[in-house]
Amino acid sequence: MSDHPHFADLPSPLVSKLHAFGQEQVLRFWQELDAERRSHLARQLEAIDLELIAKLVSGNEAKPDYAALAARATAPPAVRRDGTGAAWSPADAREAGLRAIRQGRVAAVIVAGGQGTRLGFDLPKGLFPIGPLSDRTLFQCFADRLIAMREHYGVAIPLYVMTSPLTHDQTVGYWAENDFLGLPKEDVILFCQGTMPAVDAETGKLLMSDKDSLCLSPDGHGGTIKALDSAGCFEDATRRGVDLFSYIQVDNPLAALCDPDLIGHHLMAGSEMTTQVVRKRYAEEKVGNVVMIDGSVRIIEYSDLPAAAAERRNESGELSLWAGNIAVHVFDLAFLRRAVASSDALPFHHASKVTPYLNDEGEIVQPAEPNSIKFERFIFDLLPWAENAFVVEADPGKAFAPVKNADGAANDTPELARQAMVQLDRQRLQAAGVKVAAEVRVEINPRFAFTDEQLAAKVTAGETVTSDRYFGP
Ligand code: UD2
Repeated sequence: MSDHPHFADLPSPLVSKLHAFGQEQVLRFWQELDAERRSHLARQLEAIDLELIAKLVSGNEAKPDYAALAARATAPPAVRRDGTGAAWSPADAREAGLRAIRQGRVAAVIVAGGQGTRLGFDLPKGLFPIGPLSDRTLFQCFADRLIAMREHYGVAIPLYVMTSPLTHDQTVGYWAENDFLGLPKEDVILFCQGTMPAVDAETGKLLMSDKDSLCLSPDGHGGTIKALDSAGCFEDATRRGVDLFSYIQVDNPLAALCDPDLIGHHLMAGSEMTTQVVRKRYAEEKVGNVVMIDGSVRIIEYSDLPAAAAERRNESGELSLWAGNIAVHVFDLAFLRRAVASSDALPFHHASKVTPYLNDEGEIVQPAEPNSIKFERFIFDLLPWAENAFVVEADPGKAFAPVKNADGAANDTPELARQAMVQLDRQRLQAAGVKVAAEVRVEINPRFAFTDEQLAAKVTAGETVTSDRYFGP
């Protein structure tokens, strides 16, 4: 096996490769490991691409010149909230979207691999109870929407949920123990995304979290396309006649999952990737900036956009770069297959992070400052590669209430999301002729009533709701 006597049970090419890339330090505890722990580390080492890590660490990869890009950036052409900006009407778009849904062409994708660190919730974020009165989890809210859609449109809508090693087991357990949240389990695929090793920011050396383990973290939601393919979701979709993927993040309970309007605009535009945006609330808002640069739509993440560009305003005092990415996309399956085939379609972003690691003495060090570089891909980097990439503005009150921070923070908290959900359902009830007294909270499960007509038929016009009420299935 190996002509490196110390590593008799490691494939020699691997040992040589580790030396060639100056990463042999990952074997410094090898002699102490039993067979099981040796194979654990060997499997991790076999799975990483040392050439890629060396390229990423070398820094030779041209990091985009965000200042130059921002200087050339303008707001993207978009269908605005009032429906203007397209060569077709909102009604035409909706009809096209409804037709596609009824034809069974649409699948739902929810990415849920991130950690809920900022939220202070130690379970996967999809298990977070967000229902204002029902305490339904984020996953359950999306499942209820899909169940209502399936019933209303008479069609199976497959659901692909991406986890990461951080969230996979608990997510799978939750879905299995809760009868797949009411969805047919054959229409739900829970799949795990890939990982990338973290390296020491100074030396580029692979960091270890234990004597038999590298420091691995999720490879970013850009890892979704490779993970969808590896999990057989592209085959599953094709078998079902699905060619459109409606993609959302698990952390936004208002996300337009399988939204006929957005899908319709995507189809009418002949787009391969359509993204939904909201007007940014303030220049430094922590959302990606959807912009037009040299004729291509692309997103510059908030962390990469120079403040001067974020602050730029037009003559009426509005933000020039007004379009905030809310990570709600519609993809053509054919486009995703093409993207998977060209491995460099998605660049790796370098993130400076604090990563606990094992020192040479075998002790875990908990750095106070960022000590490592993590590498992740962003799915929105597909935009410039998409034919006719298209942008549709939404009303943030209807489309965006992300659950990012613990209650008490200024923005993006569970309480603010619940308030947005209640406000929407108050409006729906008032449109159905039901008054809701001030300060009273209401929540409508889409399985109680999916369309406004269904709601009107199930409530009593003229009634006033005077105490909190959950309109459950
Ligand atoms: C993301 C977007 C930002 C804006 C904002 C809206 C990026 C880089 N930024 O910011 O532009 O749209 O959301 O809320 O996306 N996830 C995975 N696997 C990963 C990493 C993330 O599944 O490896 C999921 C994660 O579960 C979450 C979502 O992607 O649902 C966003 O991840 P994040 O919270 O790291 O991104 P954030 O909020 O900084």
